[in-house]
Amino acid sequence: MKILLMLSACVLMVNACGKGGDHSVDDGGYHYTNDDERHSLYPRIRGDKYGATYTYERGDLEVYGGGSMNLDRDWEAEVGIEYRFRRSAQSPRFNVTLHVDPCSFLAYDLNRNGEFSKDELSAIFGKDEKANALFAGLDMDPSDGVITEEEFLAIGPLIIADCFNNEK
Ligand SMILES: [Ca+2]
Ligand SMILES: [Ca+2]
Repeated sequence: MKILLMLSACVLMVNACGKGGDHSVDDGGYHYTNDDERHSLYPRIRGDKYGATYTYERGDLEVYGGGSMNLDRDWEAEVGIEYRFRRSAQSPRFNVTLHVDPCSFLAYDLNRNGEFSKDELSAIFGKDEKANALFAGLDMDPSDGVITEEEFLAIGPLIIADCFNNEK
């Protein structure tokens, strides 16, 4: 199980395997760090659910995502973005945490350019069949290769389960 997850970590962290940087296994997870980025993958077994959480940290930005699957192959995804504002080591440290909900377009548009690509979705969910299906489901106009905010707002509430009863 662990080996399988480490292999998928290599796939997930496209440039992480076989290149510079440090690989380590500690703190219950697999980590890859280079000068300014840190990728971590934490395998997780909870009850009959098997899953993993993936986090990407760069400077003050932490993006995490994960999913789990139970023995009936029901799939659940989690997503979140945290911004951490750090002060120097001597100062008291304080964290400001924002958890972004899956109905919010900004949860997916990681670089804040008003649209999100398959790569941005993969950064959250990993390269996953169901993430691809979600992308295809949202992509009303496939000619531009991205999901615009307009597309997301039109289709998201129809196909993302958590958003069914959440319309504001
Ligand atoms: Ca984007
Ligand atoms: Ca589109």
